[in-house]
Amino acid sequence: MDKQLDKLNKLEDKRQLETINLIASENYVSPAIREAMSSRLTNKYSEGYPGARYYPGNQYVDEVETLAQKEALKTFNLKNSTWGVNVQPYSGSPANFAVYAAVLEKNDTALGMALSSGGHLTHGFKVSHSGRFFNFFQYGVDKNGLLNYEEVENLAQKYKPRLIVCGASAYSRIINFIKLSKIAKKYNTLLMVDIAHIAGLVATGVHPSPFSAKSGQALADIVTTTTHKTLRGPRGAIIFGRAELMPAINKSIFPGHQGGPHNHQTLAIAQAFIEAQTPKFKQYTVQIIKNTKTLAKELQKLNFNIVSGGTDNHLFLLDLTNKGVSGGDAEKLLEKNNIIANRNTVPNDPRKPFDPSGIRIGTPACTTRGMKEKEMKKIAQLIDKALCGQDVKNEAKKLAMEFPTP
Ligand code: DSN
Repeated sequence: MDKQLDKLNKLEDKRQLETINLIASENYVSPAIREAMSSRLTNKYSEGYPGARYYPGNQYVDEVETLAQKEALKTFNLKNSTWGVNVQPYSGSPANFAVYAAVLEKNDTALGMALSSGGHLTHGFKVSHSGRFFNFFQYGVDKNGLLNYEEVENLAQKYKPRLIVCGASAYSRIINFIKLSKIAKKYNTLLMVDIAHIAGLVATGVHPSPFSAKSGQALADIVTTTTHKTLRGPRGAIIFGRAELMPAINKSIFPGHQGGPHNHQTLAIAQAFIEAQTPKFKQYTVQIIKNTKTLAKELQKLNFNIVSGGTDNHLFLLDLTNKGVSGGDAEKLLEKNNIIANRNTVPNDPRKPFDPSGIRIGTPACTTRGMKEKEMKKIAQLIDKALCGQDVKNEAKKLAMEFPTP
């Protein structure tokens, strides 16, 4: 590698090693996944799908992609007679847009959770192309910070959407897919669930499934997810759809949106799914929840306000209003002390999104490094001290380095 690039690459390794990472959407992949990402599969063009490519030389690529599909379905206990999966999306945002283009016409009406309430840009926010090309109405959370299912129903009744999108990037509570599915069925609309944040938790059953209820009742029609958050795979995304929707979804990905799939990424995604089916991964996701709950409780003891009063998953939002520090300043103070967490709007935030009132805290990355409840208690103290202006850099660095990155 070029000397300067090699230096930067090593500096990033060092930064990761020395930092306590509380960014809820980040994680560390296994050495096997890093190996897959640097494989020679990156050299290959393979527009099309297994058995129907526009280039020769794809015998092994076909097997890799078929295997990735099989492992994806297995990870979420799905039968391939009911569900199909596309493993080619480059990442989450294009995956979501490809779904909209597959099941909606331009300017069709849809519902999505507002970004300011914990939703995602691609769920119809006005500056995202999802909000530009489709007529999205946005729902949010109620006064207790809980997803406002009543608002979803009211909007569905009023606007008769063709699609209801749910899923979040800053929501700390269990999402009730049964309720959402009932609304979708009542108003005869498709239900798409974006489980990017909680995919790892769904895979092991520590968060209810959007695919079907315990009773066997069918829920979502389409489920999208990135592969690099709680699922702990490489950057990428996949789309699950009910079998009858898959031809349109596949066409929307290729040739609709993308050219050649990133085959090294597909290899790494298959590896991630194989890892996600192990008992070790299940234990990992159970520990994520224990860690998040512990960290939230410890911060509450230190007079921090948590949106919705707590957490059921891998993250929570701190509303820093009572601490007299903005989310932007908190992010900087933490980073100065080798703790990384991103600023975030809180519901009904009086401040602007560029420097909002909150900070989002997640534990998937620390949990991958082996941290447990004891370390969470310590991290709560470090956050408190750092936000009071104390210097805890060396303490944070020492703690991070006791738990090396994989
Ligand atoms: N940027 C991701 C997150 O941080 O949640 C979502 O795309």
